[in-house]
Amino acid sequence: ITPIRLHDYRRPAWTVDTIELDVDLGIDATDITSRLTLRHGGTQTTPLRLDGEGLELLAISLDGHPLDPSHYRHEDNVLEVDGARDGSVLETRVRVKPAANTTLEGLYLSGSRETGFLLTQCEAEGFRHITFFPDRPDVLARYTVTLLADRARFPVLLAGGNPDGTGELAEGRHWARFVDTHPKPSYLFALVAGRLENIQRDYITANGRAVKLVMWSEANVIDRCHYALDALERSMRWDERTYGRNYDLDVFHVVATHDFNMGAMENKGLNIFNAKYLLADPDSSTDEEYRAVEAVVAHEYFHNWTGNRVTCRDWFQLSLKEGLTVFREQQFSADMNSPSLKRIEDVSLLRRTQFPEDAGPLAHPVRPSEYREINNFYTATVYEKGSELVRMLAGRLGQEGFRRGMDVYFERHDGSAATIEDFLSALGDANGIDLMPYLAWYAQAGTPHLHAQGEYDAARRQYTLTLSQHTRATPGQPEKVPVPIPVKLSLFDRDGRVLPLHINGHAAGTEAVVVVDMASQHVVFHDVATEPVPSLLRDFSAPVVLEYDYSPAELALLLTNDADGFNRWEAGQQLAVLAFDSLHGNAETDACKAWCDALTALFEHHAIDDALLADLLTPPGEIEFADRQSEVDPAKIHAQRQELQRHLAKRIGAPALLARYRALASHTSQSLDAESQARRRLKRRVLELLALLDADTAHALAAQQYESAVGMTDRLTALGVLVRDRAPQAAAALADFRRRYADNPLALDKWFAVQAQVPGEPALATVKSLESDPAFTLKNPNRARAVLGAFASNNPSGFHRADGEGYRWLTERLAELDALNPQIAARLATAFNGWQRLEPVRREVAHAALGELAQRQGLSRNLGEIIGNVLQ
Ligand code: B3K
Ligand code: ZN
Repeated sequence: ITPIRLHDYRRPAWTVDTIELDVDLGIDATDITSRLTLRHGGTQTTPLRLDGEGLELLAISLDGHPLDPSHYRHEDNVLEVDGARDGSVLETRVRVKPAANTTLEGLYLSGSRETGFLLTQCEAEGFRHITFFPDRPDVLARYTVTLLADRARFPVLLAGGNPDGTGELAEGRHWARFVDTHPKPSYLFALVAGRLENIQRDYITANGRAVKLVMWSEANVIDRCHYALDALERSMRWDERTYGRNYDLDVFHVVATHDFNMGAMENKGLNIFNAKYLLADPDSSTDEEYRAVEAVVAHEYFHNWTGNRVTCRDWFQLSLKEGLTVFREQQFSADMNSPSLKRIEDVSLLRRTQFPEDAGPLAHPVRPSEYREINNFYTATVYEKGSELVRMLAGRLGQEGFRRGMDVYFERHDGSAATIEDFLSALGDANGIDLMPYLAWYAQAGTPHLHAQGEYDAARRQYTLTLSQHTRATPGQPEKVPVPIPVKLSLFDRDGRVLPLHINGHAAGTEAVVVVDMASQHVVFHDVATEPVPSLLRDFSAPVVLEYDYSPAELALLLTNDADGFNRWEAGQQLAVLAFDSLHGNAETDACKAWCDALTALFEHHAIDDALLADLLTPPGEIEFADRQSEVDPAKIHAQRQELQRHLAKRIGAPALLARYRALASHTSQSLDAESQARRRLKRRVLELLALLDADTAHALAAQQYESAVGMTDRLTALGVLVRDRAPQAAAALADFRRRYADNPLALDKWFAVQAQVPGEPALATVKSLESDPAFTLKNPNRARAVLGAFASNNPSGFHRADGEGYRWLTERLAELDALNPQIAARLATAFNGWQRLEPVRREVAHAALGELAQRQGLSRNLGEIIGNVLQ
């Protein structure tokens, strides 16, 4: 398959003004009649070509006349029609088979034939599985959708847009019509039909529109939608306040399904959610999951402006909506919760998912230049790195400047399809600044390494910081150019006091931003009384790897004194890395001692927030350690990281850990307020540390915590400790959990995942036994992820067995899954990213397993592209 290239973009020859869809719904067969009013763009006559895949064509007519087969051709997923003119109306009738559709793209069935419901997923190219259409985001049309169905089987009929009438038909059938007043691309089309319940609320927008907010789900879980409805209202108010953006239809529907390929989908007026990101209740959701629900609800809502009102010209521009919307969601979550905790969480995610992607064979720019299967490009790079790029731009412009820029962006591009250049121009023009140098960030793959070196001249009281950048070659991009890197910084004296800054003769307060946009440059600070300790890249001001040769004492100083919550955590992470690298055998090194001493002091002084303390007490994860090595042995990394934590636990001491655990456990409130959440977070960390020191005591406490837990956070923490340690109490807790949540698929997913993550050799046998559980199925993406994803992507020491059995098991499952759901198979296959950097024994067996998979006949385009790229 030849790749699609950004370079080859051409404006569409034909567009569509209006589309009328009549959808006659049935589980086995659904018939779709479509009437397109066509607009011909250029002066040259180009034949009309429409996308369509897996459609059975039942009828076709042009301007009211049925078409003779000699006047159209339907092959290779394209329908070519002769004789169309500007203003022509093309009518087609097609049949699709929802119940037979296991890809969860296009129109499909969620749940069982008897009780399930029908729904659609069109992004990126699913609309072509529903009807013939120029299925590309730069074709914006006005949609009128009429749904027709049996009333008893499909009492609820929903589509995007405003309701525009309902009625009865013969034989117990009924219809409902929806009109969307806003032109939209086909990927934002959606419908839902079936037996669903709802909760709703009236909402008045800041500019006075009365809107009905309605959350839909199957009856048994409707009580768990209230938190999401509250979160939706908070998001709407926030967007009004922060960006002056109001909602623009009379209804806003949100539907939950258990069968969904990703987190959620921002279809205009009819968001569809993976139940995992919509349902929440204390008995089955953890604190993290509550925050995730809030964030995803906000994310999809924010898309209404960044994505829907202003959409993408082509899929290469995906980050235009995704990076920007992730950024808006991060701002919102920071406002609703704690900004520094949110930043820590986001940077950890970036390092765990995006940095490895950017460092391996799957590396691609935030705006890729080519793809074979666009669904493979909904990546951490496009989303998370994309958000970091917007954050840099926002930082460059300041709060007011960024708002001014966003206003111009919306004003210029509302109702149309835009590009990354359009975005940079709007932000830049609104502020009289040329932001085009940032385009290099969008075009270039790979994480820049920023090298910093300080030199202090005591006689002249001068401190010179030399900053240089380097980005390693990535596939297809051997040469790299410098990018603008904003470095937010402060200087500290050796007592941990922040110093006033004098740069180029100007007093700059105590924090400044230096933009490094050349390969190497100097910054000179004047009037510096003593040799300072620099706090660099504060708040993670750019998505780079910082290299500065800190001593353990300097990092300990920042960890103890930096007022910036994020950089304080960051200093601890760097110190943990030094400690990790220095560990050999049981001897405590300087770095390890510095790390343990500083954290113990913070632990004992009760001076910082419990949640931040919990994060400080957590060293970087195994994946982050692996990302820094050239010959990765995941088993060794696991053991060494455990060892590092054991040193910390020892230094704090079992009595102190136990006392703190008891103090924290004496609060039993299940409230979601920040303080209660923070307590639970710290309690978990303390229990985990204690388990490294005095397993018997920790397991007894965990078993007790499991028994008495009133909420999922405490219950799952306890279960996790028992299962990971393979404690004697684990079996009983697992059996109880399995029984307790037999009818709750989301909670059951956690039961699968926690076991698939048991470290080391036993993991594979565990995973195999999970497969024979009657509740296991590859057909449900959440369940497949809970086993395959948890094992292959979140359990390095379990998956990367030296005998290669983990790899062989996964490739077998991927082949099986690929036949059902190529998108999920391709996503899970990214677990092989980084195999080239494994130590030789594992590298060889991984290569063999991948090679075998690549040889198989009939791999999907999705999986084929990932395996091909990973192998290169
Ligand atoms: N835009 C969707 C993702 C669609 C993925 C298509 N394979 C969800 C989101 O980012 O909000
Ligand atoms: Zn999104």
